[in-house]
Amino acid sequence: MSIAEGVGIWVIVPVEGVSSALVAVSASSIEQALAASIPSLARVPQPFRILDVDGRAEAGLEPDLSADELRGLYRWMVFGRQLDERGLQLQRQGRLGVWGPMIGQEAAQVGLGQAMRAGDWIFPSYREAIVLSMHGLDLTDLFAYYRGLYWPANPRQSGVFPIQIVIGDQSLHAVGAGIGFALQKQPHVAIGAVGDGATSQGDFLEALNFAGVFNAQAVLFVQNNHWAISMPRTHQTASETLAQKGLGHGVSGVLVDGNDVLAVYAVSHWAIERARSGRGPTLVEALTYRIGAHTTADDPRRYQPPEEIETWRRQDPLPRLRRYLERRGLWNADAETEAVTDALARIDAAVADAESRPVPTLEAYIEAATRSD
Ligand SMILES: Cc1ncc(C[n+]2csc(CCOP(=O)(O)OP(=O)(O)O)c2C)c(N)n1
Ligand SMILES: [Mg+2]
Repeated sequence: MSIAEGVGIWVIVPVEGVSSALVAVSASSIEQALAASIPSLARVPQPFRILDVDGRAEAGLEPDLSADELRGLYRWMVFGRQLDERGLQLQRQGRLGVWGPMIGQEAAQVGLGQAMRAGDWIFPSYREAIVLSMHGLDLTDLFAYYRGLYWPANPRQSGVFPIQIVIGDQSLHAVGAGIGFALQKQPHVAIGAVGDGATSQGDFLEALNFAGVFNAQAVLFVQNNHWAISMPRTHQTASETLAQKGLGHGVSGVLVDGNDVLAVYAVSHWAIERARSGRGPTLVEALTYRIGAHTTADDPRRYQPPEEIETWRRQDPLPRLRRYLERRGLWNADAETEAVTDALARIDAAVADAESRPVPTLEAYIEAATRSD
């Protein structure tokens, strides 16, 4: 291929008798020569899935959960949907400062929550209230926080660390805790829960690096809801999946259907127990979708295509699990009514408690911020 044709690339190579020379190498021959030296993914991963959208399970893949545990998963998802609706109403009534909807993301959170054990720690974003409630966060504390009071929970006791607003930061906190668990040989795991947008942050990438180097007992769990405010996932990163971002850091990555609670549970359980036994950290990408607004301060009609929302509404994680349970004779209309009533009673009691809490004094804020327990 001649240089004049303009399809060659220039490389500087040593030539006998001359220190270096410019030589044209054709694009195809250099690619052939480099083939064995360019790292690449063997294949694009397919999301791991157990339940299809009609709630039919893939034979042989159902996790080992009792009938009560399976019903419990669904009850938590119903709780999440009710919590979300109430959160929105309360914000619109001026009783909460802000609310970040979680509608559509219930399975991702409930699957993770079911896999966590007492003594594990979670470092969350603002869109994680369901898994935090499952792990023991007092709902009154949650509502108090959204009413603008300081974060009063005791993280060491509950295992739930403060909601992180600085995008991606909590990945470092989780990996730091996971390194601590490993060094102290404690049988606990730290979870860093983030969104898709957070995976572009330096903090997240540094956390992956530290996790790999120090074999942290940690799991970085990404709820890929396809949007970071108005930035779509397709513009967020040129990486084909977020799960593969672990590879370059020696961290295993798994892609899972985030609207399939059984699959999320199975993957989270595998990743958490793997980390607990010192076999390595994992990056989990749960594919889901943000059906609602980013927060109550956002107007998604300005950027989010309605057809896209509709496509994902048809993959709603709640009916998917409900159909599975009904088919197995584990759920019916009475159970549904009871689950909704129970969730609302718990939520409303916590709201009343939070509303009766006095606004803290300046001293109380400082005391809470500097407390070392
Ligand atoms: C370091 C930093 N940069 C920017 C922001 C503003 N911000 C708040 S939420 C958000 C989008 C985050 O998207 P993603 O990580 O996908 O989480 P999601 O909100 O979708 O759950 C941004 C950019 C911030 N809070 N922190
Ligand atoms: Mg997002």
